[in-house]
Amino acid sequence: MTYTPQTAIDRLRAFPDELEALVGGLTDADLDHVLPGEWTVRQIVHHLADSHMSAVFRFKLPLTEDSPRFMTYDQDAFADLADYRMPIAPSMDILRGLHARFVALLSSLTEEQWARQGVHAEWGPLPVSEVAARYSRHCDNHVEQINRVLASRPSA
Ligand code: NI
Repeated sequence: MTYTPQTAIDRLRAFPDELEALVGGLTDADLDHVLPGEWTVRQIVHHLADSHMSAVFRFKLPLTEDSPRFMTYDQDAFADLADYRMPIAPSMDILRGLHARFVALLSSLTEEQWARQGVHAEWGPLPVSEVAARYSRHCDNHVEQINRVLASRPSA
């Protein structure tokens, strides 16, 4: 999927409700179901919250500084930390709050602001428009991953 600024805003707006519909009714057994080579659904939800917290800085630093460097982190190592074993509700709340903020922020941007850039260690210079497109695809990719993990349950 190719995202424009407007379709990215729409994607980011819809995501918390979509995720809630997908995982809101799951049992602990569903959330902790292991498909080898994938994170559990519980880990994916906590990962989404951490990843989208870092998105705040990938949107805002380029809007307020010239060519800032984007922070990176070891997401698999994060996924082994104790808070990834928590109930998912706190991360669902984080995502709902973050995405409301994204929509308000991104809806306000001028063409010049969409073009402002930050620098990612692996991907090089990225305009804010591409950051929004990447987080929109991030939503898509993890929805697909959650569906894949859930489909592999013995009862599914
Ligand atoms: Ni991810």
